[in-house]
Amino acid sequence: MSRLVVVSNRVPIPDKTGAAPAGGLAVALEAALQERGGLWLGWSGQTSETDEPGPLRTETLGPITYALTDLTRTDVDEYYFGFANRVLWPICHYRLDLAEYARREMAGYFRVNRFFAERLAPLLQPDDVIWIHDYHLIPLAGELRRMGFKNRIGFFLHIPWPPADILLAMPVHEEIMRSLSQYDLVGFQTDHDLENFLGCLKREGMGQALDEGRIQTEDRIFRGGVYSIGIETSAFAEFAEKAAGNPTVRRTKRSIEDRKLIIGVDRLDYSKGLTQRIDAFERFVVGYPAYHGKVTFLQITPKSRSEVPEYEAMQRALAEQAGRVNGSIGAVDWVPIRYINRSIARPVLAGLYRLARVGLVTPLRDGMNLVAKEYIAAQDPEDPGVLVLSRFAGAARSMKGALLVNPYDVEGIAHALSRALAMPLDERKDRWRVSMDDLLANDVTRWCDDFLRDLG
Ligand code: GDG
Repeated sequence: MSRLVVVSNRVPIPDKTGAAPAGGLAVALEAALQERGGLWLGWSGQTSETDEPGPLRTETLGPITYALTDLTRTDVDEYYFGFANRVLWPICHYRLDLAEYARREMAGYFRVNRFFAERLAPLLQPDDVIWIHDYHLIPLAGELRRMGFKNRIGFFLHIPWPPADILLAMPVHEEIMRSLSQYDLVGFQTDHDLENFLGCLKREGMGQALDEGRIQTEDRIFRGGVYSIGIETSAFAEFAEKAAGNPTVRRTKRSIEDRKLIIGVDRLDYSKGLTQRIDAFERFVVGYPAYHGKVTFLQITPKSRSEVPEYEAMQRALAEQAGRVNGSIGAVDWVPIRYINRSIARPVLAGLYRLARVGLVTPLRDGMNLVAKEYIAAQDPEDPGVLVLSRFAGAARSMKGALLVNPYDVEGIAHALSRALAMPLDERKDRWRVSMDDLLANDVTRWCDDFLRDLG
């Protein structure tokens, strides 16, 4: 079996304290790397003090070598905070209005990808299979090809791919699409994303779909496929059952008394529909007064990308909104929204999912959304809660037991909340079973195996 080389923007080196298990993606990729032996390269998250990024640092743990590089301040500003997060992220989430193009940042994005290729090149062996992850690194295969590498190279896009009318507004869209054609296999989260990608190629006269997932472009034939990412379903279910005994979870349970808990968990990001969600919760309490004082909405929202101005502004706006809603609908003995603006430990998170009667997941656009899947896996099979899920999350394509909502329709979400909270036990169990069976059959190991099988 060929060695596996994974490249992603950040590298989750296993936590030696063993305190918090890493997320599903890290676990699945690590398992594949363990099996085949492997290398995982990416940015250390550190910014070098000088104009030089410094040497590559490697650390070998068993059969896996982790290779980390620092980046310069300019690199981070242009590649990461610049083009990746102020152009590609909003464009791929259908937010033309938030995309800010700067030629310098676009050039920086391609330059840093070349730099990653240069760091990787001396470590590569001829039969290595290379798997590159996400929008930060789209040009990487093209750079490696230019350097003469003929290895199998696959790419997985964790976020959505937009329709042509949106993508074409991005000045370097042709270069980005051409970069993707340098891979042997390009994986998307849903059939929708793959269709959009093919639509973009067609619209620009750059390529067309052949049979069996093959795609013909000017100079190459490569494959496109759908590989919906999952979680470690069984492990997470067990983890959540144990987490019910966690002291913080038990304290939270006591503190909500006999109220029903609605939970939301999202990185602070405009794609997650948080403003509309808080509006919808307010509308629900006002529109269904029987629930006044009877529900608690816990929204856990760790900060992310605070150096991007839109994120910083949103952080302030959301805190203000949650405070305003609490002030207007709360009572002296009832705080309707508990808004937490930092990351909480994974065992606590799992226990809180299990405690919640409703998982409220309403992104405006999301590649997959693992929170929706974790919420289902964490439920008590004898008394499961209900998932209220945005139809615009990739997860909506497979979670057939969820109550699907339009995340822009605050009254629709309010109504779904009332339905979820009033749902009889039998219907809750039936709906949960349908989603859970899908999660068991399509877990993260399957995702990883399917992709690597097709790439191989
Ligand atoms: C991208 C795509 C796609 C969140 N808060 C805490 C915490 N989390 C964990 C969740 C979950 C993960 O972070 C978030 O994953 P999502 O899938 O929901 O969203 P993105 O971060 O936007 O991920 C997405 C994903 O990539 C994978 O392909 O599904 O569409 O946007 O695992 O549990 N974990 C802890 N504390 C928190 O406060 N410990």
